[in-house]
Amino acid sequence: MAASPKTAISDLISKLIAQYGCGPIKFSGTDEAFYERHLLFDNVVDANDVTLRERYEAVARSVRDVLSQRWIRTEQTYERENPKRIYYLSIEFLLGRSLANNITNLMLDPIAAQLIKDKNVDWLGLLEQEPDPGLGNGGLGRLAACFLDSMATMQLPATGYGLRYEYGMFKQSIKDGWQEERPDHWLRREDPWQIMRPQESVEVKVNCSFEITGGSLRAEVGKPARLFGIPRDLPIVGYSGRTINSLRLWAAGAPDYFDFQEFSHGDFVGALAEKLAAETLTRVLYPDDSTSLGQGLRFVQEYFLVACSLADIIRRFRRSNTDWSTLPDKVAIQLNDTHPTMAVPELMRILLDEAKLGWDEAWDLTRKTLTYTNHTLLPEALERWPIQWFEMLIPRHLEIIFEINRRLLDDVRNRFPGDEGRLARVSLIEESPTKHVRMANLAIVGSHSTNGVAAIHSELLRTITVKDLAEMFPERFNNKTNGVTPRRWLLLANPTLARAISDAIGEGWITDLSQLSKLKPLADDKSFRDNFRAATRATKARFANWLKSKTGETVDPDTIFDCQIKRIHEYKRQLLNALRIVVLYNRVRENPNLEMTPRTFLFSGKAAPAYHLAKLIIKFINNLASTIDNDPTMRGQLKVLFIPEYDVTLAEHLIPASDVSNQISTAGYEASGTSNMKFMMNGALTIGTRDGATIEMAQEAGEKNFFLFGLTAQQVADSRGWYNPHWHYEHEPETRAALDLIFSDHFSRHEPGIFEPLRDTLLTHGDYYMHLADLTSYLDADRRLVELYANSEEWARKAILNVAGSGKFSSDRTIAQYAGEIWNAKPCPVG
Ligand code: 26W
Repeated sequence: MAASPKTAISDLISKLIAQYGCGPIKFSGTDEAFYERHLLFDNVVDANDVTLRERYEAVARSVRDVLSQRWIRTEQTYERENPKRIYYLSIEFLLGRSLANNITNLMLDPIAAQLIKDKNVDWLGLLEQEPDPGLGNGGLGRLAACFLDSMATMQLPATGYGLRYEYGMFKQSIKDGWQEERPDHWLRREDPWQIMRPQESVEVKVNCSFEITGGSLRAEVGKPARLFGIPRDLPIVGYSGRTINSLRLWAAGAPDYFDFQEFSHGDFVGALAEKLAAETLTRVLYPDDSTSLGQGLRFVQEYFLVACSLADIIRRFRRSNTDWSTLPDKVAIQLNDTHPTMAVPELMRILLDEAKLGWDEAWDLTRKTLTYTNHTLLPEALERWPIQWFEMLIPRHLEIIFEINRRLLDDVRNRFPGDEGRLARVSLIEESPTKHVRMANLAIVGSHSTNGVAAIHSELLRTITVKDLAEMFPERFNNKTNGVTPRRWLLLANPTLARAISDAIGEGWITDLSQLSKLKPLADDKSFRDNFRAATRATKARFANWLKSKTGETVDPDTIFDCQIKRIHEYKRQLLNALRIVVLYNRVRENPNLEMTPRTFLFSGKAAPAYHLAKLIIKFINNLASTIDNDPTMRGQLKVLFIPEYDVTLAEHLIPASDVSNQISTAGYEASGTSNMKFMMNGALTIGTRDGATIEMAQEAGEKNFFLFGLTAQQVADSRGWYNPHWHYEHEPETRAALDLIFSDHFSRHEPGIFEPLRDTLLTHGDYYMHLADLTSYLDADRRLVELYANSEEWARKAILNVAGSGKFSSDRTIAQYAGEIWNAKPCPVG
């Protein structure tokens, strides 16, 4: 007899739970499927009359049911085995949506498919019910999320620590071409993935109190306060579901009601205000990518993350270990950029003041436990905090920093007698104009490993940015080229291509991406090329439908999809891309009979709210788009589209549908890039500069399968002294015509003069990011690329060779290197 659909789902889930080794779950007296149980008992609704959001919650909770036991067992295994644990401290985690990812990683796809069929569920609509948690700005936060996926998949005993911002990255909309920001209240509805652990709250003591006056948070000096960190855990499901690690996010709170009486002396409202002020600390993510604005609240956030996480780490360490000297054998703490660098003085404080160790031992253990990753060379992004803020919030830490510095400078004096310049450069303290702590120096001095995120970046870091420190501690410096998780970025985001790959070479690539190299010979196989092309075409059509439903915009899947998606920043040179389009546009205007390969230029990305030029670049792209749309001579040959609200979900839709990936930063400025890798593994061809990991990608695929152009980092540095953008304006007719068109208000007829700041940056102020220097070679590479597109067999061949060469850029490879070369950590399989 055929099972009823309900029972079939229930059976399948039970089988899966059994497969994961936890034994089938028994509900007393009912075999009701999880999904219906959640609708009935959590949402208290009739299964026949539910909203899509309620369906989402019930499905998410059902998936959580499947992983719960395994999640607990993972932690029990770690407690029992007491392995060396990895702690990844990051002020940002850009996770993306969890439901579909967890289904994929738990290999629950057959169940999801059956549910969709049996219940007639609008699956895509249901997935859209989950907010995309924007707890990060861009590359740094997304890298942290890819690393968590890899560590769980590789069965490494790892925990992520971050902050539970109530408001994530702002939501972007476009009005009259301008970016507008709206708050992202992603926690408006209960998040089924977060488990609150109030019993594991930690106390954080600081030397000032907080109050809200006139809507802003103020510190009250000299009035010590206690803050509470309340953790929420999110499951990080490794592929195959064997290991389920945790991401622990801290929310700030004040002591609860009984403390109220203790502290408030009956002033109930006053005490409540104190609580509200404390909760403000983790209210919002700072939306500034690559600039340190020196906001006091950000400083407190950084300390709060460090204090909560270290208290938790040390508490766990002490549960299983008695001897402090074993700390570096049991604990590896990775600092994701300088944001958690206060871990250096905080760990020293714990070891000195709580464990009562002597300075030398405390210092040795601190350095052996901590490691640091640098993610940017931009000088404006290097964090420096005023020493008054340390004095106000954490004076003991300042004392410790001064003592670290005293010893460091003694060492410099011994090793480089009389070298006053070196002393000033190495010092943890910047003296003028006012005293600041240099967080990068502190991270390097207080840890045993400093790595950059791509070969060129690590090299520039070592030989230029922190040259003096690298000369003192050469053995600490190393490179770990970034990677991305192939589970989210290929298997989940591009099921059509994933299937074509698996059909050709099996499924081994999912956890060993180097196996993609097996595709190499297939580049010469006509039938595989046909499959590959068909997969790309289908994905482009799916993207076009999705875009239409999300934004109302129409794009033609038979045009080249040429994409640049990333934060808007001058060094990333969206403006160079726009200049390229203006030149192409001019060519058609001048020669209306010109036959161009039809192209769609897609942009997406957010500008920091206070970064006026970046916002003007968005406005320019939008005006360019509408001018071209309204120009009949374009006859559908060129289309430009700026897609608002770039987030992980948008990237998952757009990247697999792309033909061309633009990675066109001024050489020497993009530390690594990670979307470049996602495009490559999805079969896009890269047009780009020799910067960041793009250099290594071209090496892997073979430079002849890449479209590299422009100045090298060395040439950029060498020409700084004499570079003159006017020369290009004077001598290159297409460059000149493009700029003249912009300055003639052709793209701003009703807003004359608004693009004058573009003239300032590109000509008057010297074109710091050297757009004009690279425009001609960009156009040349662009011409070669379009010529290749005309030969679809050759295009497919190169695209396949790119996929085949992308194996190195799995975050599994990156994590294997961190584990082996930095952390000395081993897998701890869950038993
Ligand atoms: C203090 C303000 C601030 C905020 C964020 C400074 C710096 C940042 C980040 C370091 C910016 C960032 O996300 N960097 C990116 O990190 C990626 C992951 O390593 C790299 O791939 C990108 O090239 C790098 O820009």
